[in-house]
Amino acid sequence: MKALLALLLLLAGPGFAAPAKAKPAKPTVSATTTGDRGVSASAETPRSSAADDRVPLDLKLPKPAFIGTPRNVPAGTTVEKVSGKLRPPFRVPPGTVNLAAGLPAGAGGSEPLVGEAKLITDGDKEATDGSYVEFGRGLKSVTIDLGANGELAAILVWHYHGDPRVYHDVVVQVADDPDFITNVRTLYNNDADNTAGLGVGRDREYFETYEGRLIDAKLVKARYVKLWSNGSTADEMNRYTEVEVYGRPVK
Ligand SMILES: [Ca+2]
Ligand SMILES: [Ca+2]
Repeated sequence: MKALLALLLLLAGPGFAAPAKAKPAKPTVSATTTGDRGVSASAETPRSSAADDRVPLDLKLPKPAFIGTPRNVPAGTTVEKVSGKLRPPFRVPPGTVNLAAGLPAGAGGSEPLVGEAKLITDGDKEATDGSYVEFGRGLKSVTIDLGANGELAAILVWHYHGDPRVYHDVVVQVADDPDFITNVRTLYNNDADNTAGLGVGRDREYFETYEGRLIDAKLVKARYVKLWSNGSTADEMNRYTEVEVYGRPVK
């Protein structure tokens, strides 16, 4: 019976949750939930910044919503080819957690057309209706206040992975103030023609998938995280399914 179950799980492939352990219906960030920010995926490991002490970032990915790779590569973009392989593990300092879990995220007064802004950090990353917030046309941004400075290792963003779309002018910045005036640093920018006016971006456009986009934050210290986008190959709207900000609190 056990062997049969193992075979079934194997056939079901990645994304299939084993029924043996009772799990919450909604996927949650690894070892981090609202009000539980001190818990670490590797709490037993001593705190250190040395590169060789780093541990693989333990991510809880949502179910893939489409099979295969996208065919329609948009013309005139820098979009990456889809490798079809899983992203290699990303290594982070021990004690790295999702500092953004459950925190309020705002869109600078721009009201959502669909959903609510709190969906950005609620831990639900599935490609289903009701799991994303949609803001209106054109260039939009959302800001997350981490509440305190963090040493940031990676930012993960899922705009919407229900179909293999490409979001435009994806820019991710951090700063020391909510207005993004002080100590603004750009971690990612694929706006090659500077439509957003934030500078010419050198990063690539990419297809949304269930893996989300992992942006190396290179252990930058910051409190505020801002993500820009300017519609997608699907339409002019701007969706966010989830944003995770992995880091450690700065003492
Ligand atoms: Ca969500
Ligand atoms: Ca552009």
